[in-house]
Amino acid sequence: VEIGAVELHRIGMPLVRPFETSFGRQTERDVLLVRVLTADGGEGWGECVAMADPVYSSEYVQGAAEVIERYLAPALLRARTVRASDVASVLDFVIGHRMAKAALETAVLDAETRAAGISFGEYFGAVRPEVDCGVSVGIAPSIDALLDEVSGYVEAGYRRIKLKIKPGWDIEPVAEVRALLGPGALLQVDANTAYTAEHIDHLRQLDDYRLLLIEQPFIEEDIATHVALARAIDTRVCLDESITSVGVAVDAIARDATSVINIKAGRVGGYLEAVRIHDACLDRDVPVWCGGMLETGVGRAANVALAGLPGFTLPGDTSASDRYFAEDLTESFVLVEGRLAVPTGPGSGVTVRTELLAEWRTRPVELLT
Ligand code: OSB
Ligand code: MG
Repeated sequence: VEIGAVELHRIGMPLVRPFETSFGRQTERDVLLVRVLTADGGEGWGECVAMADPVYSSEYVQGAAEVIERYLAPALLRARTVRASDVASVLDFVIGHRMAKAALETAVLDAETRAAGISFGEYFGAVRPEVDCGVSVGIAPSIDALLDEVSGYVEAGYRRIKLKIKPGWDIEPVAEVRALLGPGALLQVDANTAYTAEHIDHLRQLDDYRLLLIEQPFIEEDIATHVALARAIDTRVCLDESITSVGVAVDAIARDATSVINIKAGRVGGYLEAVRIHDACLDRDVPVWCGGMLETGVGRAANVALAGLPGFTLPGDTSASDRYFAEDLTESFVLVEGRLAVPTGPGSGVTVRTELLAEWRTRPVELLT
């Protein structure tokens, strides 16, 4: 597409309930959206998954907006005519900032596929019309509150429960939720780097609860400690934060640090890299699942399309709109028998409700030309 301008939109959306992880507690989603306007009147949207603060990764919303404004959008505008598959190389001169780059690439991809009349699902190679959904459950104020919350999700039809854990909130909540769900239910945990090598013996207790996997127990740079845990425990180790590219994924698999991978397009620089990670995992018989970053419908639409690829054999953190927000920025994603439908319309297949964008705006629109 020929890019005429790039717009940055910032909105605040209250979460239906606070979301607490080992790295902090969120009550609102501070969202950065990128809109690409094409020379012939087309448009495309991309959601930046960076959080308000640099506590999940080094990226954060204001920093992402700044790097896009100062470096990435000018480079893209200079390149002028690009395909989505060219965007990564145009932006490659900037080190890191993958979430910012992903938002731009996704906006270009949306514009390109809308113009071509094909959906993200078709573009990525999705093979399923709908995807199995799980739900990520935050650290709760008490075990009773946790069991209440989990019961609500089970009733809603979610096919897999993921519990956020940290030292002091791990074995007991897992035992209680396993007892509530029964032995056959899919249950997994996510530590968001809260543990160290000294906890390996402690974490081995998780083997008593037949978990699908334990996600990212140690800091992102530390592949070796994940290898040590994988040797010590029967539960599968799954990396999230550590996996920043297909190269890192292939290396972590070869070293037996991870036997399952959480794929988040934002974390790896975009959906094209996400598809490459999927392909490498499929080649190596490593199951993958689609992670989430509390996205609005804009990001969710793309995630659900990605989760339609054949290697996504485990339910993703692709929950319904109402798990996060009272009202979504696009058409709502509604859970039907524990699944979400892959959108079939051109591009992401969803439409931004511009009246809500105006209502929820927290900063003026930035127009970059
Ligand atoms: O580690 O998977 C994570 C949300 C924000 C940042 C990191 C993570 C998460 C989640 C929620 O677990 C996933 C979702 O439902 O979007
Ligand atoms: Mg995670």
